[in-house]
Amino acid sequence: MRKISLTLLAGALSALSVCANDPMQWFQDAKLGMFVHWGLYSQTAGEWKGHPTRGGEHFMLYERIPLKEYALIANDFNPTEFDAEKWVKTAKDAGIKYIVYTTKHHDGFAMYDSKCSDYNIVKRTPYAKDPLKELAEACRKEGVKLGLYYSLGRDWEDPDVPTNWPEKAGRSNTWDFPDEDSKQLPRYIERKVKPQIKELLTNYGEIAFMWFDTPELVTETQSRELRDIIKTLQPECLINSRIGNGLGDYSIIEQKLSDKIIESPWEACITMGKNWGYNQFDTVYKAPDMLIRNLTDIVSKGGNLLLNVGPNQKGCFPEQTRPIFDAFNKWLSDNGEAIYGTRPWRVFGESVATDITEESAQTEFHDAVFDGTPKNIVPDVRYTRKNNTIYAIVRNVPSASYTLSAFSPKTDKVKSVTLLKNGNKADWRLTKDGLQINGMGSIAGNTPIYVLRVDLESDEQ
Ligand code: H79
Repeated sequence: MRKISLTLLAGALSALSVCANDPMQWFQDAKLGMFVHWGLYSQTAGEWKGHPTRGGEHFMLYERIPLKEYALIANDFNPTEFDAEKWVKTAKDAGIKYIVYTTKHHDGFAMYDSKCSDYNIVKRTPYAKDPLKELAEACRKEGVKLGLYYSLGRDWEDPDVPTNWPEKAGRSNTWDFPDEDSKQLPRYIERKVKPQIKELLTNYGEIAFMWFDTPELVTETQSRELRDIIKTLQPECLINSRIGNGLGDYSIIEQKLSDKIIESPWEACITMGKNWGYNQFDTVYKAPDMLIRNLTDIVSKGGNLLLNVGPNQKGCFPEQTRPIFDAFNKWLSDNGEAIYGTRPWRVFGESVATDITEESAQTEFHDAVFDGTPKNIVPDVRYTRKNNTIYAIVRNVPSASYTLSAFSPKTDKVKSVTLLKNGNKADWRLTKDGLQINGMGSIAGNTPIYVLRVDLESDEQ
């Protein structure tokens, strides 16, 4: 008898510890990551031979730059101000829990010390050092997790990478390697991808995520083989859906918001400016409040925000990122409890009656992308939940009194409603229409996005 209960106890304890260390749980609790796009395109910064280029970090493709010429950019790339510790501290201060670094973008240039391809930052640039080594160390020191971006189905340096989108050879290097029919994807996978993935998962300590991009023509067998390599080397490493063929651990939405709660793990990657890589003509970045709105929207629907930064030629974050990092720092210091470790509630949110007409999430997002300033802001609420606590994230609601109709007097026994950032009590009552909030103006001041903490009596969700 005694033996059985001890066994049971041991079993329960190990279940608990598995749960606490579950990387997927960690990912879903973390909510906010920083994407870093850094490569040879950061050196040219949107300009080639005195002319602005099309295609941002894709300009090699858009301008059909011969590989031999493109490779010369490396001769000038000397990011002497790169300071991994500074990158990681900036991110950490802003409430960011993980960083995803571009080890190889579509141009095929490795931004780390690769032994299996000379086309890399150590071999080809005057900098001649491995920034990933320093970044991995800084991440470990600061307790920020590290993920690695790797462009899978496109590589404009390798002769064996066919593509078929938006038409045959649509994303291939056809100017250096015109014979699309002779391209053998397996040769590229064996020669470059597998050896590089092995290096990345062997030489840099714990890698929390492998973030693939654009699987293109990668087959199910190839995706599976890559997955096996990764999970063999680092069983805890999560893989995003762009490993292809439905074999990822979490899905990706790029430059968009979701219009609904998604139950399975997901992440939205979003730029601060227009481009992913540094671009000197990309000067107007999104308003910090808009990006905080994006974060709250994403979290209310069960996702993470991977917010992108494009460091410049010298290795510094553009100055326009400063107000954004500062705003995240401030807002998350006050309101992080409503974000980290939460899950969606029964609805993601609701709009709050005013005389401004509702716009779709898409429109709101694109206004932010192309104009830089928030407009058509809809006063609304986003909800998150932790146990018996519901967080109502009140966004740009001009009125001091309003009703949150997602609450019902029949099912929700409200114990208290407080302003999260200082614990001040709100004036509230449950009516047949929902949770009525009165006179918030004087309590919340003119903070555009504030959080009400609503404690419920029992776990009825
Ligand atoms: O790495 C980032 C992008 O470079 C990559 N995925 C993210 C994470 C990506 N590859 N393809 N696409 C995105 C889709 C194509 C986007 C485009 Fe464009 C929009 C091509 C032309 C307009 C991006 C923006 C490239 C040029 C401008």
